[in-house]
Amino acid sequence: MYQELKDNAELQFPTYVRHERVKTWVAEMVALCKPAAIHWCEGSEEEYDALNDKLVENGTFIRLNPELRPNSFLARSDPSDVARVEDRTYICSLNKNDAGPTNNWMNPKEMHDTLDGLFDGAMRGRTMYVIPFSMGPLGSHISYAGIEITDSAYVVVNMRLMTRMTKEVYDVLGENGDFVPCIHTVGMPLEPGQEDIPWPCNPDVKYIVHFPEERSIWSYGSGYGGNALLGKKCLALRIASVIGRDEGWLAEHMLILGVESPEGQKTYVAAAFPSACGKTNFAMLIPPEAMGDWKVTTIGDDIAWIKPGPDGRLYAINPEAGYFGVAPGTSYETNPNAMKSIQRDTIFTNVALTPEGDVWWEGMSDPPAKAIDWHGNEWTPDSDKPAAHPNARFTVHASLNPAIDPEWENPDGVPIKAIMFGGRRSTVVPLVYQPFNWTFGVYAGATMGSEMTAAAFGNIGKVRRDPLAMLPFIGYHMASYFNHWLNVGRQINDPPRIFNVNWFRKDENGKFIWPGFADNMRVLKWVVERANGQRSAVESPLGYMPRYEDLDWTGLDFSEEQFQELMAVDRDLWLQEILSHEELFIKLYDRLPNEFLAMRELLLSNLWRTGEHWDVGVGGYNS
Ligand code: SAT
Ligand code: MN
Repeated sequence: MYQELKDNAELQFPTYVRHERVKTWVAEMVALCKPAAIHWCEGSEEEYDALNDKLVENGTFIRLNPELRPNSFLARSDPSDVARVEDRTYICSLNKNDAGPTNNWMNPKEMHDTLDGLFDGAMRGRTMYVIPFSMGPLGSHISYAGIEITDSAYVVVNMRLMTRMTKEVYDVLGENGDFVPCIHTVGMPLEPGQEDIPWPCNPDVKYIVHFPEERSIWSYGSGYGGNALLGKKCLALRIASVIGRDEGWLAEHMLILGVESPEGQKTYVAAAFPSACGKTNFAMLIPPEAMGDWKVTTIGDDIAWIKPGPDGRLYAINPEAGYFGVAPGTSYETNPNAMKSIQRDTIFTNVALTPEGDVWWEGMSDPPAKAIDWHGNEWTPDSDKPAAHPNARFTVHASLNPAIDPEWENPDGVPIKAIMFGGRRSTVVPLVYQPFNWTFGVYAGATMGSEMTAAAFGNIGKVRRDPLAMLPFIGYHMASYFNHWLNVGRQINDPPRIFNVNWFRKDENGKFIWPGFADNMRVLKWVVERANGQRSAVESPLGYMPRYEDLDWTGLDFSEEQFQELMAVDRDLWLQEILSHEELFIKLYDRLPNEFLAMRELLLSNLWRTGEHWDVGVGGYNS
C-alpha cells in the first residue's frame, strides 16, 4: 500500500495491520522523519520487480544482460560507504558495564537525543518503506519478527532476498506479538527540486545503534550491508544475543551445514570463523570425489540461532533466507555452489561490469580485456587498482543454492552434533583438535583469533582476538557471554562436541601447508565421526587429535611428515599464546568466568608434562 503524505495528510494503515504498537510506532516515525510518501511493503514478486525497475530508473541499479544474468542487477555504492562501520556501532545499554569493554557505548537518553535530532526531517522528499520480516521460518518458535522502516529501496529489495519479508508477519504478530523495531535512513533528505543520486548516504555522519533493553535498532547515514540491512548483524546477532542471554539460547556468528556419509548417516555441524576465513566456502563445500559418496548441504552461511530442545540436545536454525557473500575470490575452483547460486536473480554490489553486461571480480576467472570498475571508470588488467571492491558482495536467495539442505526451513531446527571454531593462524595452532570437554571448548572459542591481513588494521601479522567470531556482534559484555555459554552447557545432557581448526598454518618458507577448500572435507569427516563416537583419538596437551591414519587421504598426496608439521604443539609458542590470552582476559576481568583461570592452569600443566615439542606421531594415550 502506497500513500503520499502531502500537507499533513492523515496516515492510513493497511487493514491487515492490527497491532497498535506497530501503528503508533510507524506514526511516530512518520512525524519524526517527515517522508514525502509511505509504502507498506508486502513482499510480493510484483512489488520486488517494480522496486527494481525504480532503482534502474534512478540510476542505483544497472540491469545486467538478461541472457547472461537473468533478473540481476549491479549497484555501485558511494566510495565512502563500502562496509560495516564498527567504530560508529553502539550498544546503548542503561548500564555502561553491561555493554562491556569491547563495545562502543553511550548513555541511551543522550543517544536518543542525538538520534532524534538527526532523524528529524531525515526522509524529506523520500518514500518511507515499512518492511515486515521474520528472522527464521514464519511462526517457528525459534524465529523472531522485525519491522524495518527505511528510506532506501535498495535496502527493501535486499531485505526481500535476505529475510522472510511478507505481510503475513502481521498475522503472526496479531494484536500484540513481539517484534524488534528497526529504523534506518540514508541520512540524505531531498530538498524541493533537488535531484536524487544513485547511492544516497551521509558521508560525514553515521550511527549504528542498538538499545538492548528496548530491543530496538536505529541506523543513520549508511546504505551498505550490515549497516542498513538491519535483520542481519543488528537484529540476528547484537539484539538476538541479548534476547538469547535472557531466554537461555544462543545467537551465533556461525554457519550450519549437514554432512551425509556414504551410508546415509546425517550429521549437522555449526562453525564460527572470523571474517575472511572462508565461511561461505565451507558452508557450500563439495567433497573431493575420491573420498566417495560424501555430501555437504547448507543450512546457513553466516548466522545460527541455537536452542536447547526437549531431548537435551541443541537445535539450530538459520534466521536468514539469503546470502550476502563476498564476491572477490569466489570462483568455480573455490566455491562452485556459490557460482551456481548467483547465475540469476542476484543483486551485485561494487563488482566490475564487463562489456557484455555481465559481472567480474578479482579471483573469478581470467580478467576480461576491459571492464568498468566499481567506481564506474574504465578498467583494464593493467590498472593498478582492483576492478571490484575487496568487500564487493552478491545478494541471493538461499533457495538458489544447489546444495541447500532439505531441512533448511524446518521450524524446529536441526540437531547440532559438533561445533567448530577456527581462525587464520600461520603458526602455533594445529590443523584440528578436540578440546577435552564443553568448558575447554568454550575456552578455545573465547580465545580464538586471526592474524590481521588488511593493512587498514595496522600491525599485519598481529593476532586479533575475536572470541567466537563475535567481537563486532555481541550485544552485551563479552565475558558475560562466555558465562552464558558455560551455562547453556550445564543445561543440556548431550552437548555438541567442540573442535578447533586452523586451515592456514604455513611452513618455514611462508607457504600454506594445508590445501584447504574441498580438502577440508577430510577434517570435517573426522569431526563428524568423532562427534558420533565412531573414532578414537590421541590425547594431546590441547585436546584429542587424529593420528595420520585417522584422516582419509584418498586422492590426496599428503605425507605423514607434512601432517606432523601441521599438528605439532610447540611449548614455547604456546606459552606465548597463553600469555596473549591473558591480555584479553585482563580486559574482561570483572566478569570473566572463574573456570577460564582453571583452564589456563590445566593447559599449562599439560604443556609442561608433554615437553618442549609434542607431536601426534609419538604422543599420548588413546581415547
Ligand atoms: O555487511 S555485513 O555485516 O552484512 C557483512 C560483514 O561485514 O560481515
Ligand atoms: Mn558474517
